[in-house]
Amino acid sequence: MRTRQSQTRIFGAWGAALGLGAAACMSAVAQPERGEWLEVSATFDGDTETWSVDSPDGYTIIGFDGSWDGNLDWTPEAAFDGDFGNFAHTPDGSLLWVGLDLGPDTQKEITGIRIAPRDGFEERAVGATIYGANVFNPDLYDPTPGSDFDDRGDAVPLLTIEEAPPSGEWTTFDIDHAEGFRFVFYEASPDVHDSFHTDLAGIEFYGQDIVSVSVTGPALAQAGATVTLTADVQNAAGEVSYQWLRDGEEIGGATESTYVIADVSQADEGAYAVRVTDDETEITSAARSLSVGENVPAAGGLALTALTALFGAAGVWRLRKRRVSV
Ligand SMILES: [Ca+2]
Repeated sequence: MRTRQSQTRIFGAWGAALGLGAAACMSAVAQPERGEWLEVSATFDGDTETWSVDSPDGYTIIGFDGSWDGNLDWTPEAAFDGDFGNFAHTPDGSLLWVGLDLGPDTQKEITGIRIAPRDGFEERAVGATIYGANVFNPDLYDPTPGSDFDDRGDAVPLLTIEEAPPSGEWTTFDIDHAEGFRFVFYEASPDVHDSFHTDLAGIEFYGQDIVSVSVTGPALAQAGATVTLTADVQNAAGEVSYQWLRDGEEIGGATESTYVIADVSQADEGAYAVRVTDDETEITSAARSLSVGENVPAAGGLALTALTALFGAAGVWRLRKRRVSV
């Protein structure tokens, strides 16, 4: 469990400073009920005045440019350094936003956050919103009112902080939004920005994998050949079962991870999909069409290869439903 290790490391360090054991500290710190820490740890080197960022899964920090009064340790990385005494603080007039880019091939369902405001300026967190996005440009984005690029793309608000959380400790917020995101970020309220500078001492994001299934196999087959369709399932939990569908109807007895059609004929043409059930959810792949011809080029022919690549890439992402706790 990555989350547990991470907590041991961070709170173990603090606990040692306080003369406490790591286990005692862990039990006192709540974290979101679901998901794991999307781990990013930033460290400031005072000698070189540079940040180093460590993320086991390759996540990167995104956020505002620069810092208040040019302080090199008050950039967005300061919200990820595990130090509540240091805070990310925007340049004069800028609206704070900080978050993570999980990478072009990664989406997570965001399950919660923990935040800590700056000591003495707790109200600056009021009205802040957590967003998840997939089509979003963190390099250009600047939510400051009047900026040249305040387009959040397809960002969806996941949570708004209603009351000022205490400083010097984590406050945990659960998020229940069944959708996968590449980008997740915290954005201060423009209402607060009207009256104050905006800053943030600490933030952690939590998330979990989404389930996906796709079908691979030829899109075009020679009559009489044997066609094999394969279900490609990612991030399933526990035991997986399969039901193949043709034109939306269940195919009797087709309950393996592959579906084999021997001596294929034009009567087998149709749109094939697979419905997958794991311990937590049921998802159905995108349907893909199978055509059958009498004079299909041999496998490896340009048209066949292109079609296979095209349809082989067709997939579907669905969200993991949560098991209900009782
Ligand atoms: Ca900090």
